Amino acid sequence: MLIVIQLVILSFFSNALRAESVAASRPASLDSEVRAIKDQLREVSLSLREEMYSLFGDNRSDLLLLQVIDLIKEVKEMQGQIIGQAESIENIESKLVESLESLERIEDSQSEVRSQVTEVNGKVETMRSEIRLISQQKLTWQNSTLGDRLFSEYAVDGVYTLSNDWNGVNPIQHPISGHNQRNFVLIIDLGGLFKIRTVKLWSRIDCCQSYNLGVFIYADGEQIGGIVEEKPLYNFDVNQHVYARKIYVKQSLAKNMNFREIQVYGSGPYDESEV
Ligand SMILES: [Ca+2]
Repeated sequence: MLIVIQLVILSFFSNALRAESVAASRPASLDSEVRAIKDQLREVSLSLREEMYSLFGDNRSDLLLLQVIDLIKEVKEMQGQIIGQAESIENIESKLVESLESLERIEDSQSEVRSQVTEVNGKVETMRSEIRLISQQKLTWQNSTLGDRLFSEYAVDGVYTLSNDWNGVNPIQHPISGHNQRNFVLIIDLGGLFKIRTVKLWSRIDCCQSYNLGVFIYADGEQIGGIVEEKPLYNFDVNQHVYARKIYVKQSLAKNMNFREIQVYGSGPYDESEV
């Protein structure tokens, strides 16, 4: 009987060593619970061994010895469960490592997207900062139109040749004639909030440049120029920070005004929060 018990004990410790070998392959950070349970098992096995020695020394009955063997079997089963739990923990660890690697790949992708967005923003900012023609083919309005054909649209159609054929290929903008009327207004809607740099007004060249004397130009509520002499072209530079959505060309006197073309140069568009 003593030989049988020794074989059982040897088997128990052999399995315990195998369990320790499996545990050795895991990262130490996640073994603390398994290690604690193994320590408890060692204490239990030592206690059982001392109890068996005590039984042999006292020459107790075989019934008690069988009970001890049953207890050792229970401990071995617990040991098997612990090994299974250790393997489950290893699987969880493996999945965690895979998840972390996936997260790292996602973070790398996000970093790349952020870099591309920053690059695009830089290009957009460069494009917005370019001073360019921002009035051509934009929406216009004037409070009257001569002959129902000299529309305000001709002031931003991009045609301002030196031809005097104002009835043909180079029509001008013209309100209804009437030197006793006031408040002739032409409005150019820029379609967004722009920083205004320069406004160019091209007078007609066949006659009547004096019609434009008394005209004031506004960028929204900001006056940026006035016409006080007869010229084929007026350039009004805006050297301060003037942002506007509309350009107003207003005759302040009781007389006509007419232009081949009106050009607004600026940068943008901008959001209200940026200005
Ligand atoms: Ca024109």
